[in-house]
Amino acid sequence: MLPRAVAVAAAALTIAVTMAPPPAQATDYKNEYKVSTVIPVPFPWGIAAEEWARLVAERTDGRITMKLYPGAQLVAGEQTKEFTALRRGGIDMAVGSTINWSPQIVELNLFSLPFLMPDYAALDALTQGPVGARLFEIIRENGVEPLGWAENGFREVSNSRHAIATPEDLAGMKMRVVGSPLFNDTFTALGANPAQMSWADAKPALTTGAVDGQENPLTIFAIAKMHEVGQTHVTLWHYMADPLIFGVSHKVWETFTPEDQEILRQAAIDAGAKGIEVARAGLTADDESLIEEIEGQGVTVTRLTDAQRQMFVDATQDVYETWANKIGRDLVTQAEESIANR
Ligand code: X2X
Repeated sequence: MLPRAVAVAAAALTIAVTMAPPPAQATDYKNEYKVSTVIPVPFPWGIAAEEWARLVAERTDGRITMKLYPGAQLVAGEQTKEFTALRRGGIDMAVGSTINWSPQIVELNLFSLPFLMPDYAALDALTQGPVGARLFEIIRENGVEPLGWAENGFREVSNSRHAIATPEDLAGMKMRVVGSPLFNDTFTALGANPAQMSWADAKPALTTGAVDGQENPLTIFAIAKMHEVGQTHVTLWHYMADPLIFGVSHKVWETFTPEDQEILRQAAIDAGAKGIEVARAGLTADDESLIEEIEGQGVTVTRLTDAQRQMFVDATQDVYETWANKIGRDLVTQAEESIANR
């Protein structure tokens, strides 16, 4: 006979187990979860996504298998439709740029406000502070579980014609821009002639000369060998940076056990740290080796004086104000304060 206290506890446990809703079973999992990215390894973006998949496979003993689908191929290359597909469950998971998700989540245009973030500390003050937390809430309210941040990087402008040191140098230049309307407004305000196109169409357009220039982080400039398609002038204007967000569709998120959800989240945080490290390598004050490598390829790299930079700030002031209203004044003010106190 069991002692009475033990018998009572055992009975209570039986009742609790019987009455609890059936827990998510790892056996219900898909054989493979599709992870969307725009670019693959060896870009920092692809490295972050691969590391996430690797860590999750390792830490779940293979219960969760993630496969990368770069080139935004799950949305036929239309990278600005990635968030919609993710929300609807057509894509299980993604490591997505704030730019590409901003057509659906207007607040993500924050990072594209011209000249809001002067340096990496400013970017970190946003992603790691109350602004980042608020943005994650908004994403969550829209059907996607955000798990962590990685980084595409500060987007520098390049072109095939001449050095850009003032807005006048951009006059009439045909520029490939990404898919948020904010970029059209910024380049129009600077006197350029912007053309929106996907990443898939960008390199052919640069190669044929259909456009004169583009803007992207220098890791992309170097790895995509843009100097080989005539992009011989780069200006380090640091006008904006796009962080990357690890996200899981709520359609699949809810099928994971709490333990596996936690593994997915921690793995995204760890993979994000690695992704940010590689995104910044060679692009910091104490290590400019990537900039030097690009100069070594015959590319003219222009650094702006404070007065030159101010001319770009002034020329885009109206764009900043217009988009601050669309994003939401409170969020923009909170971002400005986080940056001022960084
Ligand atoms: O399309 C681009 O320029 C890229 C690859 O940087 C993004 O997806 C935002």
